[in-house]
Amino acid sequence: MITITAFEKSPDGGKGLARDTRVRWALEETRQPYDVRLVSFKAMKEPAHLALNPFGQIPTYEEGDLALFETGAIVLHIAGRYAGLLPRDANARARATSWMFAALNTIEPPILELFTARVLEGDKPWAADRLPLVKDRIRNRLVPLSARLGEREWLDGAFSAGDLMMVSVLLRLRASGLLDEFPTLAAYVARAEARPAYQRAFAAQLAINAPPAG
Ligand code: GTB
Repeated sequence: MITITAFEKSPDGGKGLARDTRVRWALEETRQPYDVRLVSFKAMKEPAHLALNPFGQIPTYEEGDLALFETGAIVLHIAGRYAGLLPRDANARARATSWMFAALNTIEPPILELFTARVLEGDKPWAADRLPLVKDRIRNRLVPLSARLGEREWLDGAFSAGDLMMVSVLLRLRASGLLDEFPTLAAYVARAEARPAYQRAFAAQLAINAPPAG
């Protein structure tokens, strides 16, 4: 049985932006049942969790005697072991992996900077000057991404772990309005969100983070 960890209570209140959603989504796409162990911020920094993730973060992944951390590695493992997220053709698999890394190493860094600039450093005297610079750095990445996607449904053939990761990263932009500047990408994200596997993953995290009243 697979067990992942997630926030006991996500700071996003159920928007699905914490990284366990990416792992849940991968498990749903590959139809793998899984358990979730919820951890508090305090428990994340205690030895039991640090043994799974030395940085004291979620998500982690346990399957038999295998324990993994880092969402990219976890999703790649799931995609490699179970059918549904990577093509059979070796070259196409490698290209899908390129898109995973592009999402995490090329697109996500400036998006994380935006979070830092707005939330963590929003009260600094230079915050207002910095924000437009960070937004432009994001646009500089979205322009070529949008051009490459063009009329395609997914980045390279069938939906893959590359799309899962790219969409997960782009979702963090929605609140900023930047995604709406790129209708091609906004439609791509909406297509992915409509996938039943994403819907199940989103609902599962929502049930924990924003349970229905009463
Ligand atoms: N590189 C690691 C990975 O990809 O697995 C990064 C993991 C990570 O950042 N985990 C975060 C965490 O455990 C949760 S997802 N943070 C607690 C800590 O470091 O003490 C990041 C996240 C947090 C909150 C929101 N949000 O509220 O919208 C979104 C994303």
